[in-house]
Amino acid sequence: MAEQRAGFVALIGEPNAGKSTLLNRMVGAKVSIVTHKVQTTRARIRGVCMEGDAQIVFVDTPGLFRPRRRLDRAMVAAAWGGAADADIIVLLVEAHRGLTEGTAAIIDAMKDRIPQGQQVALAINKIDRVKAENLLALAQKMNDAFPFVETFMISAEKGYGVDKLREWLASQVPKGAWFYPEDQIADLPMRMIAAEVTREKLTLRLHEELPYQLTVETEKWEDRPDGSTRIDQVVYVARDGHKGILLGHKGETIKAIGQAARADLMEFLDRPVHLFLQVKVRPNWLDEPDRYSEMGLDFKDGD
Ligand SMILES: Nc1nc2c(ncn2[C@@H]2O[C@H](COP(=O)(O)OP(=O)(O)OP(=O)(O)O)[C@@H](O)[C@H]2O)c(=O)[nH]1
Ligand SMILES: [Mg+2]
Repeated sequence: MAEQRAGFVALIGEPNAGKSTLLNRMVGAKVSIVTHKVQTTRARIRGVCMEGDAQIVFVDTPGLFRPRRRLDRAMVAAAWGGAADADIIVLLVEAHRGLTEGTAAIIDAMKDRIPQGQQVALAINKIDRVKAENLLALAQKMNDAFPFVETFMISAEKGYGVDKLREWLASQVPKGAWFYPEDQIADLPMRMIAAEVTREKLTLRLHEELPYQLTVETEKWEDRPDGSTRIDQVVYVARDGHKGILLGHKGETIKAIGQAARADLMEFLDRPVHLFLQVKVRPNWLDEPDRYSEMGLDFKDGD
């Protein structure tokens, strides 16, 4: 048998760059939630991908932006932590937005935040949205700003250029035993994936600030003898008014959200699912250490 290789690849970039979409494509399953809104991912999410004798563990991270709230700071800290621990970093930028102020700030911060000599590759994503001739100029500009070891042009959504990126990463990860069994695709407890699925549906359905003011936790998980699974979740919101919006007229909103989440969960688990959602008002949830640990984030005192 050929020698095994294995390594961690951190996906970093501005919110909405397509990091989670790329992770899901590499893994071949929806492990990390995706929405059109910024700041969807809140914690580090690992997805495992096999390429020949190489096991590539992709680490999806929250988008990097200038944090304001405690939760934002914890998210950004998790993202930089993921980058510093990785064997290889892939910085994603959006082809149609180019070298934005936000990306320039990330490049600046990389100089302090990541160990010297750590490989950073560039992935220009969403190439399906731009003309080919604009890409070369952007690639040049990006490489003038930072010494990327390689540049890839991809569309995480359409799958363009993704095989090349995966093959290159497989050739770069160090020699060493695999970290996970060959058939494992994620390193995230099922109850957390289930909570994320519900949070995705909430984020897609609710407007403006509300998605950023709530969190979802799976409280109970019961695999029943009849082959079905019962999942009980709590949605924490900060205000009474938010609860009202979430429930909707005659509870229609929460019902629709629950149905959408349940459909995804049934597909993911490949078994019947009974999903029960409860909405609780908890004015201080954004300052409660337990809420952070449930998400896999560090809670810092005095933040
Ligand atoms: N056109 C196009 N859209 C894409 C592509 N990749 C991702 N998107 C879309 O971009 C949006 C953001 O994608 P995500 O994968 O959630 O982005 P992210 O970087 O994980 O965002 P955060 O978790 O908020 O940091 C979604 O609406 C995706 O469908 C692509 O290659 N082409
Ligand atoms: Mg994401």
